[in-house]
Amino acid sequence: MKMLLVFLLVMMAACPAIPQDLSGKMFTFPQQTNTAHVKLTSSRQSLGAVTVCLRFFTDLRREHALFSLSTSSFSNDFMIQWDDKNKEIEPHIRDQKVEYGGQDFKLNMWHSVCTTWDSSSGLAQVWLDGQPSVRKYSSSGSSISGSPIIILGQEQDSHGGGFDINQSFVGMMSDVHMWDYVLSSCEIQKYVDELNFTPGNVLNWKALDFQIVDRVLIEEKQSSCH
Ligand SMILES: *[C@@H]1O[C@H](CO)[C@@H](O)[C@H](O)[C@H]1NC(C)=O
Ligand SMILES: [Ca+2]
Repeated sequence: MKMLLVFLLVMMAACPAIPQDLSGKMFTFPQQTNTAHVKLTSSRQSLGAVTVCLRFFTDLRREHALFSLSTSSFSNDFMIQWDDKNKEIEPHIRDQKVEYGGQDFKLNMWHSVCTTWDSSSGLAQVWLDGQPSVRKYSSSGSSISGSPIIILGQEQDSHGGGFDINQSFVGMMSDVHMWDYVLSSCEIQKYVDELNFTPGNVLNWKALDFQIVDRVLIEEKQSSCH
């Protein structure tokens, strides 16, 4: 009996979740906690270039993480946060912080943010609501590699943990995609305008493999009536 239980637990751990099509839906993070998050799963082990795009809606007036990817080498291997004090979007890539100032955005409405990085040039760029930032150097010469843990709603200070309630995300998030290359400005424009674009080949909102921990809800994305 005990052996059977162990066997079942091992089977459950080994079986990947069935990816879900979240088109027209959003994750709602309804309260400030240091636990609630969504863990996204990708089988990719190595990334020499990255684009992450997502939409968010919040009324937070403090620092918060929008996307947190850690590896066993770097807790901020690809992390995007909003620094409210300095009004900056700050990608952290391979633990190197890049600051993009003058990026203030209105609270209580949807925004899109796309972040690109390429390990050969080391250049990163942020597109907030389709507006490109300066292209800045962050880190070059090595790929993001080794068992990534990708989390929405919390910021990882260690591989898979070290959450801080004061960096948690409260609000809604949708259309999360990740690619293993730098999207062209035209592809980014298509994403921003919600036209047909090539879905992420690392994370795809239309076939998302994820696990919800604590209070995060999947809801219909509210849009205005026509
Ligand atoms: C979070 O911020 C509040 C208000 O600034 C502070 O009182 C509290 O100690 C902080 N909590 C942690 C875990 O840092
Ligand atoms: Ca932190």
